[in-house]
Amino acid sequence: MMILTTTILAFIALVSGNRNMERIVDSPLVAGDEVIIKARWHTRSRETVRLYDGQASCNGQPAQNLIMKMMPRKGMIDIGRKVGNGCRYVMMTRRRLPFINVGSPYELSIEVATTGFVVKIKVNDRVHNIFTAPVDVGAINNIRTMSGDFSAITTKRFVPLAVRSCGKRYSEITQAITTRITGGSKSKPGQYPWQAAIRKARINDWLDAHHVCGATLIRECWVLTAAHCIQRVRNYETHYLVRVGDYYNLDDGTHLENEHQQDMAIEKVFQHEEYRGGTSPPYDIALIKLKKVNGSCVETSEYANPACLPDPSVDHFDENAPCVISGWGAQSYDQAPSRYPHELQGGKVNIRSEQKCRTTHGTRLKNGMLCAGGDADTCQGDSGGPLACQRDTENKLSPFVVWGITSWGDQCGLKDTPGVYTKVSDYISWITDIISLNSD
Ligand code: 4AZ
Repeated sequence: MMILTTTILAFIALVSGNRNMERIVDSPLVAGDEVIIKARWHTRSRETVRLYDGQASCNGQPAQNLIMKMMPRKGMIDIGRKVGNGCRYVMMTRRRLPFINVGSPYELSIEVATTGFVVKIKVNDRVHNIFTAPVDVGAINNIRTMSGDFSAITTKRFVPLAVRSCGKRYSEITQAITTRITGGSKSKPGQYPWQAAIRKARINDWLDAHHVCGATLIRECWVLTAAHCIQRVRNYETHYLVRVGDYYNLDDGTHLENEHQQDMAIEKVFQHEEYRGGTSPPYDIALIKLKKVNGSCVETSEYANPACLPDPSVDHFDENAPCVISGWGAQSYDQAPSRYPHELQGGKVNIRSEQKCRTTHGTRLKNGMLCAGGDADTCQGDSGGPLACQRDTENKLSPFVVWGITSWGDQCGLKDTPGVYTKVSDYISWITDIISLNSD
């Protein structure tokens, strides 16, 4: 796969309790960006937030494409703009904010859409929609706050990962070899370059290093996995490692000609806050931040390359869409871990409709999960690994998107019994928020 994944750049200006703040944006805001302003509802008669357009003039001054005037004493907000000839303030909406009191902390969120601005306010962890402004966004390059109790202006940017070639295989796979994942086949080195593994490290002489779970490389410093995979990793980060670029699972010194693995230390694990465990667990998603060595994490190559994250505006996979699964897990339900395959296995599956999947898994199938099945199936040991689908299923060179995280199922490879995967597209903001707030 190639092209678009999203990455977030976060620029944070942090000053406590400052009235007048300014955030200069190096490249003008574009659709997908979000501006977040942290403040406290003051007693002043008016506090304002203005978004300036550096390319449009308004009587010789930059146009103000969005102006938010908070009026704490009246408990109201006005939203308007000052653009064009005359440069007069034109109000677009006025709203009462009965849910906010003097002294309350609040967060204004301004999402930039292709059709205008979407303004929301968060008070006491509740988000209230205020207004969708159907206006030309222009070229916003400066954000200022005035006369209130403002503490931070943050801009988040979703940047296409095009340059990094996410989801792309370097070599076309020509050879079909048959063995199994369950019903899958031995992969070729480089066929699933986004495949990662969580391994127990060799921490003493009597306990061998071994495979624990699959994972998916999504950024040079980040892998995505299942929450149920990191139960034992949490608080014992140094006892585990993340391996990328791997093909042979065993560390027995053989097959060195094909070893391109990189072992990465774990800096921090992030388990979904709502994950509660169980045999068909909702919120089965976690992120692992890798430790940098000399300023960088994974060195991308033919063997290690991130998968694209689903782009909510582009990616959707219908029933029967063809996708691939991969992992070093069991090849049959009762296979002993010591007999798990040495070479990375991969196989084809098709997305199954929710309705069909429910006939097998019933109410255990919850929101945030999806099903896929076919000739191949994931099994124990594959958990946390990728279900990847080509963005354009008709185009052989289209980039692979990590659409699912191997989560659970009813045994493995049973007829008409699809495996269940965490639906990554339902967690995009969870993922991008964590990455943007924890990147350095
Ligand atoms: C497991 O135990 C597991 N066939 C993972 C996937 C599936 C079944 C079990 C799906 O980790």
